[in-house]
Amino acid sequence: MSTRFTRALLRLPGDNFADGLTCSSEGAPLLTRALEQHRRYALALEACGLATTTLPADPRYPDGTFVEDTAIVTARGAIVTRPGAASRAGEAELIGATLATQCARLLRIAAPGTVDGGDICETDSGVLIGITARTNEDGARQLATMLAELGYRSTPVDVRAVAGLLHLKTGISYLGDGRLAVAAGLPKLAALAGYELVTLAAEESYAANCIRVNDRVLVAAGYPRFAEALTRLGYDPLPLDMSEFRKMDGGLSCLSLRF
Ligand code: CIR
Repeated sequence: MSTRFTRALLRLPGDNFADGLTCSSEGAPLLTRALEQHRRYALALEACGLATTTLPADPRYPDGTFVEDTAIVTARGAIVTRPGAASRAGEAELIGATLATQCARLLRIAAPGTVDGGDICETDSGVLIGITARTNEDGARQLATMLAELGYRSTPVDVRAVAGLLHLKTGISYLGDGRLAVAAGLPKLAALAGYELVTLAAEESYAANCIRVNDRVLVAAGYPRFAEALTRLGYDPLPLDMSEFRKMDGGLSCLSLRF
């Protein structure tokens, strides 16, 4: 994969983490366990060679630890999003202030557009922009224009009809080497033609949200068939317990901005 990451931004889950948005019926997350899982996640990124910055929780935003949704950070500039959930709208301004000190160029999605970073999947041949309940068509169009300005090609992928898919990356992840990990229930999508698809077993769908970070693939622990498939393909999976974030509909990618 061409992108080698050197830095990551994270935000700690706060005392009111359990008050965030969720459709899960797995019960309330335990903060102490979430903090430990978050710590191990940061250590895993560091083991992949990234310098991590962990921002403090902001009590106004219980979902703030899912920092990926607030920006798209590329080697040529960053785009501050406009999250699609009303309770998360202010998170973008918060991350904008931090990114302004780290990125050469900062662009911003404007109303009525909404974009969640979880809908944005960067690959070696372009950027897939998921259109979902969180990322609307206007937001996707604005983002495509901004990415073009930065020199990136992008393709919209409308997944609004796919049940149970919060974000595009809930169901697909780029593994590098022209390969996508894909959840079993995802319909055949024209935008994915041209990629080699590694389809997960139905009972392991949650693990479709994984992240290629330099020489490793961070995967949710507890999904052995997918981990074995990755190993067979020559990847080096690094399993991480995600139980408390899963309870809040979060996956591995949402917990950091990598650049
Ligand atoms: C939300 O519903 O916005 C959060 N509870 C979970 C966000 C997960 N983000 C992501 O997958 N990129």
